[in-house]
Amino acid sequence: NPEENPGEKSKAGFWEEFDALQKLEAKVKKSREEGQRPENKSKNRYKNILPFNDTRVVLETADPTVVGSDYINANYVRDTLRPDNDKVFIATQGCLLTTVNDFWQMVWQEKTRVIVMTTREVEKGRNKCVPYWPAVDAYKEVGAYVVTCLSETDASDYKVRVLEMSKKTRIWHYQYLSWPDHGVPQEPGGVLSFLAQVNAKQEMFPDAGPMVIHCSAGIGRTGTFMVIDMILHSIDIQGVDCDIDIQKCIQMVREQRSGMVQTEAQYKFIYLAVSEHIQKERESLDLPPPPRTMLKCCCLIAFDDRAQC
Ligand code: PTR
Ligand code: PTR
Repeated sequence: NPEENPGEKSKAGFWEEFDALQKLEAKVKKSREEGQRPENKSKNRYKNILPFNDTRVVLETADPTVVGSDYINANYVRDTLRPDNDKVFIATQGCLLTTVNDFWQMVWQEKTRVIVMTTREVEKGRNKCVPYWPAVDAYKEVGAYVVTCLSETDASDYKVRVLEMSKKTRIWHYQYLSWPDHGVPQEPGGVLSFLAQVNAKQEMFPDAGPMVIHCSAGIGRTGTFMVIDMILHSIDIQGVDCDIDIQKCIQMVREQRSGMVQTEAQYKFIYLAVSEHIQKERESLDLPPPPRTMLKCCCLIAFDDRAQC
């Protein structure tokens, strides 16, 4: 009985919801043809993580005589549940040496001004993403472009680099460093304030293209950051009492890039982050704590008892 034992309910609830998502995902049959081409094999960091064709980013500088030259392992992702939300993201894998030039071509053609990197370059001795940017005051030739690093600043959980492409366009690179290897952060405060910083920068450029978010495979942490951001954005538009369906949001995002939000722990972390944001918003508006029924499922039950979350 969930009323008698909310902790148990929350555990089963998270597991059941995530398991239902995994089963739904297994049924999605969409083409990944471009990523599967032999010509593109060396451009995929993980052979089991390939982009859907219909939402993939197509490189505009492709050479029509070179098969696969318009390919990068990246997808556009938007909140299709909310037509009033026109924010578009690009989710992509961590660069390989073979994809650095393609990555910068994508940033240029998409008019991206903010890049969010949610991984370290190396974790547990394994390469997660090659450094595709130069050191401070240095430059790097990346295909048709030159990227310069104008500055690098340390914040508590992240680094901010100001990069410049071809002496014209400044790009802000936010690298989150406090995501534990193979885990999730203990508490969501660091991720929430990081997202606030990143969004404040993006909003300074009303004509900017999609924010690019990547980790190593571009699904686990990238999906987690993106879903939290989408839900917080919904709350901003609709107010703190709006209906929120985290499970449905993940399902919608997974229709655009498969595997987004990779583990049950990441799923729970999204609940925790959204709960914390709602609580803070309500406090700032002098509202009482949220009603238990407001978020679908177990989020707020777990929220009453952090140890269970
Ligand atoms: N089979 C995976 C691998 O070794 O590539 C195992 C794995 C899964 C590794 C998740 C890392 C993972 O996530 P993260 O990069 O977030 O630690
Ligand atoms: N082969 C790995 C696996 O299937 O687990 C690929 C993988 C690696 C998937 C890392 C996810 C990973 O995490 P993230 O998307 O956070 O980099």
